[in-house]
Amino acid sequence: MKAHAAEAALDYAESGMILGLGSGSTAEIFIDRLGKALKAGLLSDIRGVPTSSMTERAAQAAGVPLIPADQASRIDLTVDGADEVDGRFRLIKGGGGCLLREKIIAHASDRMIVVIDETKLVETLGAFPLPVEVDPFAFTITAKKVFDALRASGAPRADVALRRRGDGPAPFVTDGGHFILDCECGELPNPEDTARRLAAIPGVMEHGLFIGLARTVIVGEEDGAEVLE
Ligand code: ABF
Repeated sequence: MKAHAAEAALDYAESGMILGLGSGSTAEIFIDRLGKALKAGLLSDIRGVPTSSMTERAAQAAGVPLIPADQASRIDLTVDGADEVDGRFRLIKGGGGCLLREKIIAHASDRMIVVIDETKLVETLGAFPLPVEVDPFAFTITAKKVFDALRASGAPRADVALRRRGDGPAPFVTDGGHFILDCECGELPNPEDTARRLAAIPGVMEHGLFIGLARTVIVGEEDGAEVLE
């Protein structure tokens, strides 16, 4: 299903484009197919801007030419995955731990296409724990503020947990040197309000609610892909 979505997204890539390259397994399938299209001469003069070190390695392996993010004056199109998508194209992202860079690149792009399998479509966001990227300094204080913000915006509960690296006690550290708080809420009835409250907390570098960014969602199914606009 992920491959069907990723392959359908390739139709939107055009020669000469600067492409934001998302993170995660679906985005990596897109990168693989993009590399194959470049090798076959179906596309040319594409440059990618990776949203994570993992994606950078995947693009290098696939033979997709890259430019550093700080040298991209514009980004035509970003193709990225998501953890949840609702009917208004509001997203939860960050399960892979790359949300800050993903949001910087999505926000800078003329168009964002989200590639998911059909299990990611939801009526209400929040069954997936919301990732919040925070500065390590005083992160326990930030975690308490995050809890308060989630409850104040109507989440029925908010279990805020520091993400660990694998099974060990060490915190997971993002490419930007930050920690991630995974917030189990059950549901997020007011995503805009939640987003506003989280963004106002000083230690929060970015939160995993992507609102007003995705223009197209490609849903991979068993036998093909459906494009939602
Ligand atoms: C990134 O990878 C995310 O923001 C999201 O957390 C995840 C989706 O992964 P996958 O495509 O592997 O399901 O896009």
